[in-house]
Amino acid sequence: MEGFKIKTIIITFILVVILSNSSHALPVSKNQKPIKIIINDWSSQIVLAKITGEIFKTLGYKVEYIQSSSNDQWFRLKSEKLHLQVEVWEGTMAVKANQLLEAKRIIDAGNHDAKTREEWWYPSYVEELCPGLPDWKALNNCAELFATPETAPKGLYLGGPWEKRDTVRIRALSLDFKIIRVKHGDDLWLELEKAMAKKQPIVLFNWTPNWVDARYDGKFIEFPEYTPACETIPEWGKSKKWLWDCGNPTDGWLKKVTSVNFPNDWPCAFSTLKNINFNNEMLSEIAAFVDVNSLSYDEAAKLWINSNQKLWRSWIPVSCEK
Ligand code: TMO
Repeated sequence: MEGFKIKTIIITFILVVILSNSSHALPVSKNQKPIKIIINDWSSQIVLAKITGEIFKTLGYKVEYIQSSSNDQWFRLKSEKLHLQVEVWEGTMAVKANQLLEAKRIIDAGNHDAKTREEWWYPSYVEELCPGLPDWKALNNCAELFATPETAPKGLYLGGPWEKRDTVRIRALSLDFKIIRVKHGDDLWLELEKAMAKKQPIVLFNWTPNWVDARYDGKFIEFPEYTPACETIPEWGKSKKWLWDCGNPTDGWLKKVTSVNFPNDWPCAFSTLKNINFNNEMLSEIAAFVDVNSLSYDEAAKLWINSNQKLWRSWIPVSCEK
């Protein structure tokens, strides 16, 4: 009797070990070299990078998050030091991305549904102070309104800590404005709130999708419409001498790119990545988790993962499911 009992316990124990192993162990066939995912410095990108990493982990891959500026990332991607960028913005990164894609030094993992725009922006009340906005030609009539002690008599344009074409555009369109860049992206919103509290004129860098979309009423400046000729042919547009006498694309793409060996090294991560797809509302939401609701980036990613199980599991090809 005793012997039988012990045997049953042992068999049950073995079964539990086997069963729990088969459902939790990492598949031995998966490459355990970590996938190095780029972390930049604006909220939607950081949260999306972490969401993507969490999805890869459920496939049995190892993941590392590596901080890089959007300028430095290109060299590190093409030299396989970093492996994935989840948000390439057409407005300001297309030139570099397209060069590397054409040279086959990075790989296109497809576009998100989101349509993007990065441009000079102002809160709605500024329109009453500077009639004619959002047309860019109104800017010079009120440049002094936007002046600060550092920029007077020129107007202040508050830029982000990213390399954009603002300096060349100010020159090409003869704008009476001077750019000052904040050190951290979040400082843009601190300055915006300060100006809004006193209804002071302000024009600053903003983009969509961003959490700002849902929170503040405002508009982008309408510069001459973007066309590739504007960045390649000096004679094009208002200035016959300078490039960039136009705005950024108003309907830009948002792309995922990887290092060249990514599809071979982590095939199921790559086929899942191609299906990962965020639209404008989804990106605004994950940015707001951080910038409005004060969650950490990790908490925001976890919250999204927990509340969108069905959607992200549908991105995993059946042949890659565990
Ligand atoms: C790339 N960014 C959204 C900061 O313009």
